Amino acid sequence: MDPKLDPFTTLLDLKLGTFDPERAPVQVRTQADLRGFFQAEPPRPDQLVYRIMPVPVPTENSEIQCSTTILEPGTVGDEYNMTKGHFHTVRDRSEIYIGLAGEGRLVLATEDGRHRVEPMREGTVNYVPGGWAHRSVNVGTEPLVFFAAYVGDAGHDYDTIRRDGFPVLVGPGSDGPAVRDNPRYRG
Ligand code: M6P
Ligand code: ZN
Repeated sequence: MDPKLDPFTTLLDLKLGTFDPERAPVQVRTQADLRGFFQAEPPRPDQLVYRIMPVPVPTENSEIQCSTTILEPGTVGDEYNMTKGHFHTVRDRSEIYIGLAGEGRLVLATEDGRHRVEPMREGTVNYVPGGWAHRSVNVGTEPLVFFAAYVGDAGHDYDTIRRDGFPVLVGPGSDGPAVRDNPRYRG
């Protein structure tokens, strides 16, 4: 075959999640960007929630997209800071997360309403099979940092999550992080 790309290398800071050199503009998500994903109306719309550092490649299933995510600690209403969460537009596409720093939970859900909550911290390797929506939640006091790699043509379907939510929510409880049913799931 005729190679489509030239090899390249970038340096990942294993604690901070930053790339040197950066391969693409950093994507910033504020509380305002998460309106409709949190249950509560965001109290501080300009407040940073997370940044995504992409290493972009063509969006084809012959390639592997990757990125790091740096998710700040904090809460909005009864929920910890979290990513929007998404199904892959091409539903059967899978993904791998490698935890680099902080403490989190990975909430996963299927279209038929099953869910799982997996740990995230330095050294965790989370496998996200095709068909499982995924959202990361920072349950700690430091930034949650993780590296993600996924099939190039996967795409992000946010609309389903904005409409239906996840079956469970993660927020502070009386004895640490608590997972509770989402009263508005598909409501
Ligand atoms: C990980 C990957 C990315 C995703 C990011 C933030 O880095 O899964 O594809 O964009 O997390 O999550 P979301 O897109 O759901 O806001
Ligand atoms: Zn994904």
